[in-house]
Amino acid sequence: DAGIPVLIVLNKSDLQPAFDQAWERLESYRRMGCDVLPLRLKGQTAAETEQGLIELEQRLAGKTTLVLGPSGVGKSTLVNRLVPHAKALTGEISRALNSGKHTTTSTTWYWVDETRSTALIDSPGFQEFGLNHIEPMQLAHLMPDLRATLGHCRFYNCTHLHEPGCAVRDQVMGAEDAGGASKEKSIGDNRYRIYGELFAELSARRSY
Ligand SMILES: Nc1nc2c(ncn2[C@@H]2O[C@H](COP(=O)(O)OP(=O)(O)O)[C@@H](O)[C@H]2O)c(=O)[nH]1
Ligand SMILES: [Mg+2]
Ligand SMILES: [Zn+2]
Repeated sequence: DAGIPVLIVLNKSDLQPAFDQAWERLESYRRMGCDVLPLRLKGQTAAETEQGLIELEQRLAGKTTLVLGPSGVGKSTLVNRLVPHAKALTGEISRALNSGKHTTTSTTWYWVDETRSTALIDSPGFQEFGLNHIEPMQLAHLMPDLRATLGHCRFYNCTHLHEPGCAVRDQVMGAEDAGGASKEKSIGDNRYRIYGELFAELSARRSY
């Protein structure tokens, strides 16, 4: 909604088979044009890590980046690798101090370079995104994979939840072309589930 470019980084490529499974689940994001980078910040052979880090560093240069993700994925580890003297607290330190999982307790802005053109913001995580300002009917326009099929539903005010002749739902079910051959669906089940959940959440907020 705010036009903020997104880069998805999947860390811990050393953890198999979990990494490959997670990479697979990100397929719908790659298909909708999101860049997804693999990364390994621990337990690495130097060459492998450095390659991923160098590419990531290039992508972040000259920008301020908010590092978002669930606790434990390696956000603070990343900040420590990219920012000299950052000393962002990571999970390992937390365990040593026996102080629970959420080591980063405040949101911190770090300058990556001396000229202060590149910054990282490390945060302890998020309970929820601030989506309250979005109208439910606007939501599909903000999800690139859903947006691609908009304008082809039977009803102009289709919610894509239950209407007949819904082009979005056709994609989710696996659309057939005119000859009856099944085409690859462009909207994954998981993405459609997320749409439904967000739509319900945004609608509930509006009714009180
Ligand atoms: N196996 C593995 N562990 C990692 C990797 N990167 C970070 N970790 C570990 O994951 C744990 C959580 O990292 P942390 O940076 O605190 O995560 P945060 O909660 O996202 O800030 C720490 O024990 C890190 O050492 C990685 O590439 N592979
Ligand atoms: Mg952290
Ligand atoms: Zn529809």
